Amino acid sequence: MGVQSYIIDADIVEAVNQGLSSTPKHLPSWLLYDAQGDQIFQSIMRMPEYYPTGCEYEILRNYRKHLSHYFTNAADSFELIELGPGDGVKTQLLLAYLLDQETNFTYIPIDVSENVLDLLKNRLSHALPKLQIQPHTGRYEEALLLFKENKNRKVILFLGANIGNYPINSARQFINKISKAMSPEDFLLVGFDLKKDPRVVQLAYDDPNGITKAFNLNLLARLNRELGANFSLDQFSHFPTYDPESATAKSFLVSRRKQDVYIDALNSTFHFEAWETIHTEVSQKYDLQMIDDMASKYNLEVADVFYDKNKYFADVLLRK
Ligand code: AVI
Repeated sequence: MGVQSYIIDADIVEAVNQGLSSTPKHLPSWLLYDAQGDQIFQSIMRMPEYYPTGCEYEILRNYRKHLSHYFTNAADSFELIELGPGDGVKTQLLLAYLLDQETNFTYIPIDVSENVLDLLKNRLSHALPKLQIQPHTGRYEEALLLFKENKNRKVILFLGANIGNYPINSARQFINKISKAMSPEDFLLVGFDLKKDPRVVQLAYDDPNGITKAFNLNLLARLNRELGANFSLDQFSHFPTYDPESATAKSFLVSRRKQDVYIDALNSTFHFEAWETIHTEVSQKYDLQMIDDMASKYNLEVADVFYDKNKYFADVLLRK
């Protein structure tokens, strides 16, 4: 055996071992986002087929004034907490507007990736020199517990359809946790990708240029890089599905033949039958009834709903 040339992350080892030992096989979608995955996702957000980014940009551009009225209702300052800010391009529209209005707020982006937060801080500090920014590295749940203890007024952003990447029951639990961390004057703005023509959804996850395919396959490339696995990427295909009844988009990697894959860090071999699947991602779509039900179940009320012109997407403002 050669000299091990990778750093083993215990969370990844556990998730991969558990997911590939299950029937049917699955891998968690957070594994899609290493440095390469982050870059491919940037390309996805620029694809014409991937409508959510443009829709939410349009919403924040058109309604930033309305939103800032809600946020600055009281004369005091507030903390603008963003869960999973990504490159912050959409949020920047809102931040710039709030600064133009001389609003007193601190922007607190939260992410598990210090790399994402460093890039974001550098970019925003140049673009918006007056911005007070305090990035926080960590898991959302832990960060929310910290914020629960501090008494400042909070506006929490969870944009970009990220909630869709939780299976619906986990999404409900997560909203419940956020709700518990909120006080009566706080707001929560959540981006929901909405039900629409199934063909539009299907194409967003199956673009003709294969960018989403590269995003999904990068997960296996990552396991090769980080766990010393020997997946042959051309022996797996990207297969996205959309079920309009449950409004759930799912992505799979499908083994094109009977094969064994060895993962050095696990010292294990995993067997794949021909056409066996690995489920890698859920992207749940919503309608207003589903959103209303979820909000009311966890002591939140819908204060306002902002749509793009096609009603493909909604940023929903919730409060206690
Ligand atoms: C980050 N998330 C909201 C994207 C989505 O639409 O589920 C990730 C993605 N996967 C494939 N394309 C985009």
